[in-house]
Amino acid sequence: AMDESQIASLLKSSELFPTPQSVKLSYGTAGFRGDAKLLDSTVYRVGILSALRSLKLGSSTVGLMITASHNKVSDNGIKVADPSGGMLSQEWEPFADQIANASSPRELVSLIREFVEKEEIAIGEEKKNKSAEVWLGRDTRPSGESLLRAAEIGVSSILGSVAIDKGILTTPQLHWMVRAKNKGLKATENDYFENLFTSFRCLIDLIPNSGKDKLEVSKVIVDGANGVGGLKLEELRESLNNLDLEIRNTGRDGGVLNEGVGADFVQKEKVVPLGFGSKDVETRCASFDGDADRLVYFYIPTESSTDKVELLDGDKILSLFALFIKEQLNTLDDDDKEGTRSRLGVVQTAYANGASTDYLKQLGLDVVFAKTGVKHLHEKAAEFDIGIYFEANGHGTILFSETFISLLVAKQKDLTQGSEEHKAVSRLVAVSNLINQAVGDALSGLLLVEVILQHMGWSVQKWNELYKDLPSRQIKVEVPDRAAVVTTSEETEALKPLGIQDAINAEIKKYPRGRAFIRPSGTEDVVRVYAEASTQEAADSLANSVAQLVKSFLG
Ligand code: G16
Repeated sequence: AMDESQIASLLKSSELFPTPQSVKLSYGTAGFRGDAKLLDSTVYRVGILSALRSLKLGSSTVGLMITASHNKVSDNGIKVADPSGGMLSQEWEPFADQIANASSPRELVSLIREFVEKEEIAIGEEKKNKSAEVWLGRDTRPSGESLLRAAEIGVSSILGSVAIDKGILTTPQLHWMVRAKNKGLKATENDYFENLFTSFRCLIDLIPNSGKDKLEVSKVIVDGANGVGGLKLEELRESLNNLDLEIRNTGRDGGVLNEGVGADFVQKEKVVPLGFGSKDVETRCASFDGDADRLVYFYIPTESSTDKVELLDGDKILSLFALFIKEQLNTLDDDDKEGTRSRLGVVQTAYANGASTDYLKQLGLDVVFAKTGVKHLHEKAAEFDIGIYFEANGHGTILFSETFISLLVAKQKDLTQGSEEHKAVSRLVAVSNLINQAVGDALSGLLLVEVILQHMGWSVQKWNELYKDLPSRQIKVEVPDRAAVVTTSEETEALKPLGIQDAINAEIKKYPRGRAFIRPSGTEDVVRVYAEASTQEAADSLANSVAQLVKSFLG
């Protein structure tokens, strides 16, 4: 329970942050998001929540990230990293919604009081010398600094709690640091960088080519979305050999965050981002999003007279990773006398291109589907020995179970140095270190793609040929109330408004290989429409008709 001094502290600080009128807030796909000017009270309250989360979990460190990722620059947002480094446990989301929407300090305090009792969280006098610890990070948005102060006040209003400002970071850096800290490992930003380049170098050294020195490393150009990712990649580049890297859209040259640049723009529009053009024809290019938790690749084809790009999205990155890991596992399985055959699985969402799913199944992989939002994919990927998850938008990573890692490390000790099996095991161990185990990470994803391409001796064009995407189209539709759309758990069918799914089905029937669905966005105030068909014209037309249906049912 909370004592008088704790209650007084909460009442006093919450007076500083009145809730804006008539905004209904929801924790959504990836935390709270919206116009930065309306977020002070929300961020302050999530500060309180994160301190309580830390106390609930034995004073483990919790992370708080101030970012609105792919959203426009005037938006901002906040999300919580659990002590594992993953997303806040979904069990706490209803409490987050409740306190964010509490209309007065009294209501807020009474909600907190009830929750603290229900969850049996010891605070104030009772907790003796144990206190909460929250690490805060923010992206480069101009509103970030003052929102971070609001979060700090929220954290400190739970008596004895400590808020530590880690400054400007990518979202995945903060998740990684929180995870490392709670595992008792070195957890500074420098440790993050060191981990990346050590495991990257290890994978480079394992490339099967005796004449490695002669191996020509072609250039990759990275679009930093005018956000934090390009800046951090510049820092990392200092320590990277074996990578010819050019970074554009770092935000230093006056470009606006996510505007005509970045992974969300390139993936949704399939056009060249600002700062790229005919001089880059056929060159391997990559785009990060605003907080560098998403990665897509693209190139400008020779014959292109328009600004269209060939996109290599999250599905294609997933396929490349799956292929590489499977190759290593096959090498091991040949040698598998003790029956340690592993289970490799992949997780996608309804947005996955149908051709990618076919390809992954052909590889003999277990393909599982989850709802949009990394929190959902992550959960399912964690059920495998090695689980690879990716959203088509470029958000994803590879998870290795603790048991499987121990097994690999033991095998690495047993096997003869220099044998093919030893190399395969060492590659898997290095991948597990390189790739962010907490959350999707554009920096580590980029390094893994680059080293795999070198390993295979592939160009971006060759990689693109793994399979051919079915033409697809995505549209955002603004409606008065996006919550009027309710979908099934896999988001492939709309249950509400009544009748809309039948109407969508009737449209789909008109197109060979047609597929389409609608869902309310959890990060923007729109309904999203996705359509796929055998030609681009058909996909566009299907998407447009479905968008019309959304307007007429909800408009
Ligand atoms: C966030 C989530 C992603 C999700 C995306 C779009 O990305 O982390 O999992 O795919 O939003 O979600 P929705 O369609 O619900 O708007 P980010 O990069 O913005 O954090």
